[in-house]
Amino acid sequence: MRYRILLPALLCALLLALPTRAIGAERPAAPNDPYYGEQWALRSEAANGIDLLETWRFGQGSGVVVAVLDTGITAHPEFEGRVLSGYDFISDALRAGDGDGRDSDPSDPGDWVSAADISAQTYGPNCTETSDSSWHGTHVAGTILAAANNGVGMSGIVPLAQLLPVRVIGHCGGSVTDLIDAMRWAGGLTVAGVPENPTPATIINISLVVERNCSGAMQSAVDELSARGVIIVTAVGNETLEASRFAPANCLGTLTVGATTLSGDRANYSNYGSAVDLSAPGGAATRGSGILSTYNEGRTAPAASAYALESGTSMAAPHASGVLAAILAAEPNLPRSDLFTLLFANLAPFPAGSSCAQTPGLCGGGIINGARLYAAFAARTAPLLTQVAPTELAIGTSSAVSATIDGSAAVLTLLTPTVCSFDGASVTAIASGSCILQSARPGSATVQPVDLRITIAVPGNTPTLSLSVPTRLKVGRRITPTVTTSSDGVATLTSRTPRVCVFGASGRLRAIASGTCRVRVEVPATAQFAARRITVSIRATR
Ligand SMILES: [Ca+2]
Ligand SMILES: [Ca+2]
Repeated sequence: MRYRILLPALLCALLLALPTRAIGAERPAAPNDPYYGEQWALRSEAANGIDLLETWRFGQGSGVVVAVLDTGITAHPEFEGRVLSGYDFISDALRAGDGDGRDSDPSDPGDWVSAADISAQTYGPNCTETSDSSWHGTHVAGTILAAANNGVGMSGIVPLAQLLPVRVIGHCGGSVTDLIDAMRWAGGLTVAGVPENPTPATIINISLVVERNCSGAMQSAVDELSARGVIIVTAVGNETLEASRFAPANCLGTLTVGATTLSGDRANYSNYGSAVDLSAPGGAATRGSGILSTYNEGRTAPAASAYALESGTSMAAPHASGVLAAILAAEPNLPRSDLFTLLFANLAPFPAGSSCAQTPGLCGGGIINGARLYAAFAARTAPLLTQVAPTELAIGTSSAVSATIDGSAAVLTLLTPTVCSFDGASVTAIASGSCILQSARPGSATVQPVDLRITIAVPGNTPTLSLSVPTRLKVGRRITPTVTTSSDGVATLTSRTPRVCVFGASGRLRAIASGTCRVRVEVPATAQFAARRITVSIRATR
């Protein structure tokens, strides 16, 4: 079975000239990239976009790896410094067009099909349409992670994320076996004959479909990747058919994305039905309503970098991948079940009167929207912590400690075993300092952005401290003062009146003039005892 690339419904390869660098007036929130204004898909819910600026409240994807399984990648200033070592999984050297089968170079040499290729059946009898190179992988990647605020071109959704380019589609399509191996490798699973992926992706974007059932091998790949926390985002296809007919969208556990237009309605090409989880902007093939992203000027082999408008569910899927990448960069340990629960509960409804609104289940649960998701996450990540704990606890004493988060019993973990011990129900103070317990929701490894710690002060015990000296001392006489203390700290003695009395090297006190000799005795704080000092007066006389 051969894969067909998800060609845009009507490829609108409008090449846009690189602009001169924008100067000045950068709004504090919106990026300065000159084509940002044309990226309607990044606008707010009112404009049926994903709301980029609200999505950025999660951050810009720093630290997250997004794999794009596609035609490969071309050099583009918008990706500079953020392209990881991907892989070329195309086994068929002829389709790959780079002279060999699988190799470690995921660059896209072009996937054009010439009239001569068709008459010679270079790519088999089923390859019957001529086309220029699609630069499909480059376009998909740009939507996800093109550089922002670099004064050039467009803005991606997660401009700090890293791209793992994986090549699965060459001239006139690709193979399902290559796609499955590429999925496994991209997410960190082992693939025979291929070196281990040193930078596995958290999100795998697949803007490709093939009309067939989800095979056992493909479902296994999805299951194993899901178990590792990898999110597989797939386009649902552009055939205006039931999405359930197309893999990998019909594999259980993939996040499937249909396409909406500028008006928030289903794009007329988008597949539909119960296999569609949600929609995202995919655009229509008319000027002003397409999806602007990174591209290449070459008609066959790659040439200069460029930008182009395209439309399709291929363009919708990376919008979802980008928003999810922003969230997972902010909360890498978020349980995926929590992520999906929040995602599906916080989609933007389809506009009233649209076909998607009129026929529930046609286009998934709604349009992915960063503003709604951020609001939901912000509400979730401000949990109410109630605690039963003393504010202060004396060394050697115990007290019951418990906490609830949003009404549910919290799991408490002791962070300071040198200061206190914790048996699951009560804390016993061992030494002075801060006794700290971390509280967390049961069963959640989620990083909490708010402080959910319980802090109990453990003061040191107050030591006894006295100094044994006579009340009077003749000038010229020496004595050896005796310190008595319960502290385990080392006492120091100093004269506060050096004109009257001084300590010699031997530690003996000598009166040198008549008057009041004041001696300070100090013990420092220790694990068990607080610091303490006293001052004792001695009358020095001739
Ligand atoms: Ca190759
Ligand atoms: Ca840019």
